[in-house]
Amino acid sequence: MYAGELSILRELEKKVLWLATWTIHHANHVRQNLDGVKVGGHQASSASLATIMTALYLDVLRPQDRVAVKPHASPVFHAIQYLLGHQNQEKLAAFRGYKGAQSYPSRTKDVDDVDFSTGSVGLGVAQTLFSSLVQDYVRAHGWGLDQPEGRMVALIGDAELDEGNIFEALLEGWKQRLRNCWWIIDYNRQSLDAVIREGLWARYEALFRDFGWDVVILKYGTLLQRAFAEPGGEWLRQWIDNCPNQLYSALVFQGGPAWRKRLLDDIGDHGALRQLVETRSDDELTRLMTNLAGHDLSSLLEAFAAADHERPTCFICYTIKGYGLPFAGHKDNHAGLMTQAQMKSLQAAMNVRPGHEWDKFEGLAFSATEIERFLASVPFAKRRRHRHDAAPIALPSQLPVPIQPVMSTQAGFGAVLNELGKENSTLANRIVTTSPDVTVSTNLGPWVNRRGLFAREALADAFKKERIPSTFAWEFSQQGQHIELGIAEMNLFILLSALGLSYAHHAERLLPIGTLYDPFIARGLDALNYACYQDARFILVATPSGITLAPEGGAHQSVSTPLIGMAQDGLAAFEPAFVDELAVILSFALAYIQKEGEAQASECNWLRDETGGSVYLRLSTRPIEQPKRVMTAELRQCIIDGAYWLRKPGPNCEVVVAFTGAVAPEAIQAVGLMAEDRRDVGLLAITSADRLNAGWTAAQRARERGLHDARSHVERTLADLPGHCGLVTVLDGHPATLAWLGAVSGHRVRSLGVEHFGQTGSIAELYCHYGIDTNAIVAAAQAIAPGKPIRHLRRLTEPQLEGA
Ligand SMILES: Cc1ncc(C[n+]2csc(CCOP(=O)(O)OP(=O)(O)O)c2C)c(N)n1
Ligand SMILES: [Mg+2]
Repeated sequence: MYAGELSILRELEKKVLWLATWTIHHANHVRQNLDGVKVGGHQASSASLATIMTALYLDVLRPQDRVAVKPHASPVFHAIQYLLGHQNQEKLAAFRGYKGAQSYPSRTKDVDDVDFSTGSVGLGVAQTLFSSLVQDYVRAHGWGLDQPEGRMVALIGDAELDEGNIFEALLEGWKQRLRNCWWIIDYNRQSLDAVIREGLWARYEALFRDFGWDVVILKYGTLLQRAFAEPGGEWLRQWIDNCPNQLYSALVFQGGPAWRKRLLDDIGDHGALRQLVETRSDDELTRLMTNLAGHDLSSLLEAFAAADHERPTCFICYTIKGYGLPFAGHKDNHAGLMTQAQMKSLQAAMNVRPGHEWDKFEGLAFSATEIERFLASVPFAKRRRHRHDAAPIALPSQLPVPIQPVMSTQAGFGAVLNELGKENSTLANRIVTTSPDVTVSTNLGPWVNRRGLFAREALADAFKKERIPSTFAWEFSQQGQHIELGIAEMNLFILLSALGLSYAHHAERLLPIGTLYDPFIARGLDALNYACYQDARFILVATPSGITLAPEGGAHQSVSTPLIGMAQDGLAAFEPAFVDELAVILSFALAYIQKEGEAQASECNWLRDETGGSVYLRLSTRPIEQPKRVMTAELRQCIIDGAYWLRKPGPNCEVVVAFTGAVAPEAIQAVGLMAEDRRDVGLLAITSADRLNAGWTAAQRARERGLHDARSHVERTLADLPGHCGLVTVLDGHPATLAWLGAVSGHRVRSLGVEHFGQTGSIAELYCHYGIDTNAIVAAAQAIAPGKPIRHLRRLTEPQLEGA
């Protein structure tokens, strides 16, 4: 960079700091529509990264690079985008307001081309690592080779490194031979609450090197480096190196006179050193002592330019939280907000006239033309909004599945993928599977045998080579279509997030399918939420599930996941009972994850059928008898909408049993047993409590807004039931999942399910123990639909069962 350009960049660095600080001030002091809600200022946190982000966005980054920005640096990001013409004043002025620029960069809600949403610290960081891996995957499969390789960059708060998921990702990155990834640590030595521990940089350095990263420590700016060359300078370097973080921060806050006093006290009568301090004014001394490399453009530019290789690189950049602002260094500054008076003096120092706060060129030492010319030459400015429309992948009308007379949904899933694996179709080629060390136990084995594992370097299966019989071939190559992860479930969800954004980040559509045990969704729940928040598209297959996994062990039982499936935004949840249902749902899911996410969901379509989303399938290892039936178009639609009559109730129906998933045999048996004593009993198979409920809510809202004819699937399904009919709902999961069904048309309801867990045993023992067996269903029906006693009801208690 020429000296002239560097001077312009320095001016822009100030402008970025001003705009970011003003944006926050405006939201809090000028617009002031925060409803009295306590909101942190975050001016300090944002200022900490102003120089680094100026260097990156206005010089270093290339259009193909992707960045995860520390959540509280959002105003800096928006300010830079504003300077580049990708953000507007209206959005900035509405920062944190309704439809304004978002408090934390948001891929889906911001207009200025956020690559990765951030907010829950640690997740965006790890996502950059997995995005690099996905880029390698895409290119290794021969796609997107006409585009240059991008670098995935994370801007990380130093306290953010406390998040364990970052280290889980690091280990995975090492295994997968990560490249093209930069992590830039904003080492301001402050977290939200306080000043962080001494010497963390050394831990980080050792750690990153251990995982195969280059580490670049950027500590001193050019002013300090020059001062170190002066007589006594070496002493100054040692003094800074030995200065505890707390003291350094306090002196930064106190400013020139405090630096002078402290240094002179410590120097004693060392002449050359006294001169080094005494020849500088208070302001000069402050500038010198706070001249850390993270606030020194030339140091930063030099270091970034030197990293011209593909090795993963961690930059530890020393910075000051609140740099350039009055509360710089103060340990309480995280939520700090400058006062009106402080803001006025900053405005004066920045030469910004009142009323010109948003002007891009106000108060700069260069003309608007010069600045505009510079901004137009910025490589990153050439980037067009990166929402590539990777063409959707064509799907067959039905998925092939060989159905055995008795089969579990998990086995059905394995069979569908195995069949797909045989084909050389675009669909099969675009599927990418992944699993955190449960590939075999979630039934992905046959698919992996056919399609192989992905690795940048080929690795043969030694067992196969040695001709040792084994059910599974474990061969890695660039063409492999399964990414095997270590056990960490957070990594699964973040990888799914990266794979599911390939259409946007790498302009190539992938169809990601991830498998794990259902209870361990909880382990990665925040990462799952994060993936959905940024509209990543994937299919999650969770199996085994519930207490039905019986002998697998009490610790592995999942109770709350059906409710997670209902409540998680952006995720359509299904729990099929039968394999033909599963095939229909998988076929739907492959289309659903490819739908255009940015279209507005219409009022009567809360199901997001137009906009799409991700899909969660809760499957079981319990083999059950499969119905022999023709899959009609009508049945297919009902399965997708969430429910169908397995036994249609008659006009005088007294009881309906509504069930979900693996308890199908009990529900079917119960209905058979009570048929003699209750009239016209109905049996409702619920494939998706989530979609059924969402449709109902949507229809009610649509009617309230004037769409009088809006009817949801569940309303139509229950419409003909007489009012006196009772509903017994049952599933292997929390009973609240289906308890709302009674409210649809005002029927009495008794909801059976699992509220406690942990006992191991056979399915029969556990169903009896937790009250979801046939007898419990019949007992519930008798209680809710009074009439003559149901003769097949056995008043069983647990000891009786054991004795039986
Ligand atoms: C998962 C999660 N936990 C807690 C928070 C609340 N939080 C926001 S920023 C922060 C600490 C910030 O420290 P650091 O990463 O060093 O950034 P700095 O403020 O120094 O810029 C915390 C605890 C969060 N955003 N996400
Ligand atoms: Mg910090």
